[in-house]
Amino acid sequence: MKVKLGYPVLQANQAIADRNREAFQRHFLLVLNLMSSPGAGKTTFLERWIRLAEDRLRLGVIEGDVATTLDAERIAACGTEVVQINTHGACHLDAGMIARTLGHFDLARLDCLVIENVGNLVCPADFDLGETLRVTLLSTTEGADKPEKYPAAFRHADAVLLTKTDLLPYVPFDLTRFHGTLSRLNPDAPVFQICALTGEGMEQWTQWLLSRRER
Ligand SMILES: Nc1nc2c(ncn2[C@@H]2O[C@H](COP(=O)(O)OP(=O)(O)OP(=O)(O)O)[C@@H](O)[C@H]2O)c(=O)[nH]1
Ligand SMILES: [Mg+2]
Repeated sequence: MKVKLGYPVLQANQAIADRNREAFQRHFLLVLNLMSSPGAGKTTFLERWIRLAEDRLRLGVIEGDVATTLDAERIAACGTEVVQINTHGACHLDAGMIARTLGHFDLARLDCLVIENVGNLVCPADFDLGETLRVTLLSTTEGADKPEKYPAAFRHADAVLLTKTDLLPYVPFDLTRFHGTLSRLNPDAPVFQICALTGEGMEQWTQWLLSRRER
């Protein structure tokens, strides 16, 4: 006998995600859900991007990790308001976890709330958090086949960031295959080539995001 556990869990999550989204819309808040495998460079990207964007966008960050406050400490060191969620084993954030952090922020004061999801290219894709935009990151060291192997994370992304482009000369990453797969899976999502060390691609990403905010 098969027991379908997934649907009630996802339905309950969706109801909370819808309420989160209403709250975000009331405050004209752009909310990003960053997804990637562990170590693809989400926090390093944020550290660099906060410095570039902080005079244009009032930012807040929610950090999702199984354990530790390490990422929140890195973001706090940038002078940005941040809340750490520890999932204690769960491989993704859910909408209820986000709802419980919202009281820590003055949403009316923010322009953009960034949620760094737990590092995992599988489970986070199933859980709507109420975000405005899903952003999937892949680093050049992970291999160009990953969008084919983990399609949900890429198919439903509003933008894709290829990170650690400074390593392209040193790793066998097939850019043609990567772009070809994305153009089949998700032809509407823009792809930004990003290096958090040099700042490559950050301004183009920021301009795109600002254009989304004006919609
Ligand atoms: N060469 C290079 N290394 C990078 C770049 N961005 C991040 N890294 C390195 O990649 C490693 C992981 O970076 P993080 O930013 O912690 O990755 P993350 O996705 O936040 O990791 P989790 O939160 O654990 O999922 C660190 O050693 C970074 O210094 C980059 O643009 N180039
Ligand atoms: Mg991180």
